[in-house]
Amino acid sequence: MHQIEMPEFAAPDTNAAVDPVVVHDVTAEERTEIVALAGTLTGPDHPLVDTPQWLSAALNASSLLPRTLLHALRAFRHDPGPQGTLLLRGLPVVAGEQLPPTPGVPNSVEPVPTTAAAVIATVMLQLGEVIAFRNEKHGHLVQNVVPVPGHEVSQSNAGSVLLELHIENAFHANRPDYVGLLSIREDPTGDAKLCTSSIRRALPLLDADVLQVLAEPRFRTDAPPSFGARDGDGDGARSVHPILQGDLADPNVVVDFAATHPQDDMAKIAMAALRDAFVTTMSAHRLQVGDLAVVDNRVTVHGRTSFVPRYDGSDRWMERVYAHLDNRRSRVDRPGGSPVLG
Ligand SMILES: O=C(O)CCC(=O)C(=O)O
Ligand SMILES: [Fe+2]
Repeated sequence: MHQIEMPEFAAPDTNAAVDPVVVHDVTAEERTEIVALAGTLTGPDHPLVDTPQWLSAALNASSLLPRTLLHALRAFRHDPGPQGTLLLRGLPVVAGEQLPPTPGVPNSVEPVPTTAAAVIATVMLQLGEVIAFRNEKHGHLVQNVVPVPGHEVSQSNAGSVLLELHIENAFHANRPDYVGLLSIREDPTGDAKLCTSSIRRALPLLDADVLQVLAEPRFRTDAPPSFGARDGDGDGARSVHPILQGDLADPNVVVDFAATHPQDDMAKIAMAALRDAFVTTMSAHRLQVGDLAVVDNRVTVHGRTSFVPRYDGSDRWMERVYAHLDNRRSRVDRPGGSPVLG
């Protein structure tokens, strides 16, 4: 099997003045409004997050988010900008409740409707339909991104070595269109940074012959370890696919540098050039509490720098929710019309 060499990337010092990420700041007044809205979805009397009742209440609440936030989400959906990343800052993640210690168990999820779960779900419901995958984190819609003891070298969000650039669930035909990551506890070491790179900015750095190879079905992508596969141990049965798809002037990108395998030497060279271009144009985000990074999974890859977890309850903690645009497109994969792809 062809494998490309992947030197560790270092996060660039992002200069706020030139960073191409779209940023939207929530005001203190809006934060109060969002706390009140989340309050209608949280508490012991509410059904669990994954029930149709809670989801339907969250969908109704989502249209009552502050107008400027709705505007930012609609604009991002219309055009995700040069970096395909929207950074919402200043969202509430707790409202009176005490944030428990960071969980340190595999497949940790958030079935109880907390403020943070209500906030990320309502925001993502304005971008599309929230979805999950039955084989990943047991199909729960709001998932915890936390380092897990014993999983340090895993190429998944439980790991703490460098997490290679990837689109989410590249192997899946109905992968999410958007990935939302809400910071609820910062990495105490400050080393863990979410990195995003878009094909829109990488494209001008690539030669025409490289682009041509990337647009041909010369690559194969395995399911990631979060789907229960061991690293580098894919089923190998998935069909070959191009990495760049659609109009080559502004293509979609389908690649996971830990799970996509070039099928010949030219494909290997082209994939290495693509990774170099992504690393050159990367933005790094040291997410603060209340920051929600939304990545457009059609044009933007993401990854994370390495860090050293403490496993004492103080580690970095984010919540993750996927959304996609077209519930009809994925209906074939959603038995009974549930939001969980089987
Ligand atoms: O930990 C991060 O910043 C990103 C993790 C990730 O890729 C994910 O949860 O999909
Ligand atoms: Fe990811």
